[in-house]
Amino acid sequence: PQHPGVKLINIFLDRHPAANSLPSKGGAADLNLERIKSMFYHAYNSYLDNAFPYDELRPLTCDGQDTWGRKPTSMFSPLKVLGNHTEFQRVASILQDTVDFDIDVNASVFETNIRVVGGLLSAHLLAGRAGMELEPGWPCSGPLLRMAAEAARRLIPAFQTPTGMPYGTVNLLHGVSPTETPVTCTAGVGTFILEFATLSRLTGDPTFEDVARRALTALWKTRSDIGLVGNHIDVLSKKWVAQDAGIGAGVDSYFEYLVKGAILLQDEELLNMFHAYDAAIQNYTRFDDWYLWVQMHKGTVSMPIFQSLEAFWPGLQSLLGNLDSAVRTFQNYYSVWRQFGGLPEFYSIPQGYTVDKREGYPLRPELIESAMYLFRATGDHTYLQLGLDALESIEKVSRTPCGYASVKDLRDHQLDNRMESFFLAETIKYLYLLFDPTHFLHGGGMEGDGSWEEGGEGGQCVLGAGGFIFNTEAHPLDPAALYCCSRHSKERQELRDALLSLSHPKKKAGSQSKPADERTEEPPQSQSESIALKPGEKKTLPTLSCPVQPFSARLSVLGQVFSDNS
Ligand code: DMJ
Repeated sequence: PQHPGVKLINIFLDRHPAANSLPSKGGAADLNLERIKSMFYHAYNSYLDNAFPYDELRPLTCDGQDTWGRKPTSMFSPLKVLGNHTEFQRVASILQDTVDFDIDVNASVFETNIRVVGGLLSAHLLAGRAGMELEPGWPCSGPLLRMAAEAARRLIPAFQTPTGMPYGTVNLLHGVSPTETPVTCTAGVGTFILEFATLSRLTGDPTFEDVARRALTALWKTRSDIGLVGNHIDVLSKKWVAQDAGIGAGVDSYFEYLVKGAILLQDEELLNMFHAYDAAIQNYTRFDDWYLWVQMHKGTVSMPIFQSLEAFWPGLQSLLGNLDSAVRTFQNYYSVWRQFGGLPEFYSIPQGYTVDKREGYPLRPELIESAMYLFRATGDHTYLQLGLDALESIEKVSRTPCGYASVKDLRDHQLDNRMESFFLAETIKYLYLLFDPTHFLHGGGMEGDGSWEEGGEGGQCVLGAGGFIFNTEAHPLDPAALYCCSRHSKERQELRDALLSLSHPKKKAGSQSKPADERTEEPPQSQSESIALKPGEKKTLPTLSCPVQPFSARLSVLGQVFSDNS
């Protein structure tokens, strides 16, 4: 349905000549890749020249600002994707020399994990292919891996709660503030297993994976009788504070990490959790291949809206082989893109129009990300067409002399003074990978740059052989490296155990072998310091906050106002 006052904004009429031909490899395909590269370098150089070392470029004033604690580590993997090894090495050495986590900064636990820990881990794993000098033992050791572990260690105090679910914000120097709200969003609890398990399996230190699993187990136990989770939870009392269930803002990457965690770690338990949620989501929230928001206990519709963050869902479904429904849902979302030349943050499904104060498009990647997966799964050129539409509309609407600006309002193309780091880390990367189906990051061990590589002590690891898993900030992780390093540390552990058993009785088996529902909620033995919160300490009334929504949010759901304090 069309809103009565809709003026269709078709910004695609005036196409770039190259956009009229869809790619097979070579010719038009290469031309599109060149255009995407030049988009990247315009954004990247504008950022470096005018904003670095701040987190983000402000394209309209052509300066920088900090949003996530001044850790611009999201640049590596796009540089590797585009094959710029010299710049990759230069950035790696600058960051090694300059980044210091010993700073009195309150950081979002979620954002620091997906951007900083994820960015550094990915850079570490891509370092060999980017021609960096590797220390013996790589990928199970290395300077970027140590930096990632150091960043993650600063987040661990947030997990030291009675439930194991983390606070939303932590001070990198002092731990959790005694005044920190215990209310955080679902994604802020369940989006750690990819990075934390990677860290644990590469370094041999189980602390990271243990805290991430404990948080996942606790969250799983809070699902409603009809199998849904809400939007915001109190990590101390386990009470659901915002009870809207859906697949978008505040929840999205929790589901993404169950699926990708299952693939990365070959973990059936995570997959079973996702399947159980998926059954409830399909049953209660899906209408005509749209996904609505419903009350988590009753299943009644609370918001009949589509959020642009939800556009990752068809791609995720395609990873599980649920292609039919993924394709239909993608078509719904693509129709919204065509209506506005971008995806508005919120779109009212019954009205067929944007929602008040949510008309912007901050250059998010999700629909392009889904197009990349669906093109690989189906070969259907519809997905390339979306890529061309995105390329055209971003160039036409968002390009400024100083990078690319978020669209404040898709109805009149007013711009905002922000270029979020996910534009470089995710949007452009997925666009590039959509048009380069033989890129090594798609897996498959192709020739040349795509061929497998060796690693590990003595070169006995075959890396990149099992494809790559992208974290929620599009930083690729290599399952083969995890397997290889855990095998080595297991061998070392067995040797240590054998030596120890000569003088000590055998240790009890760890909690990890038990099913999730039977695990205790005792905190794991952490190697990190404990948090600043003391038992019985008086707390101020919680402010609702969610680390996942950077858009200076005051998001009203069912009459409640969520303030983004990050
Ligand atoms: C990214 O920061 C991550 O993908 C996150 O999970 C939610 N989406 C934004 C980009 O839209």
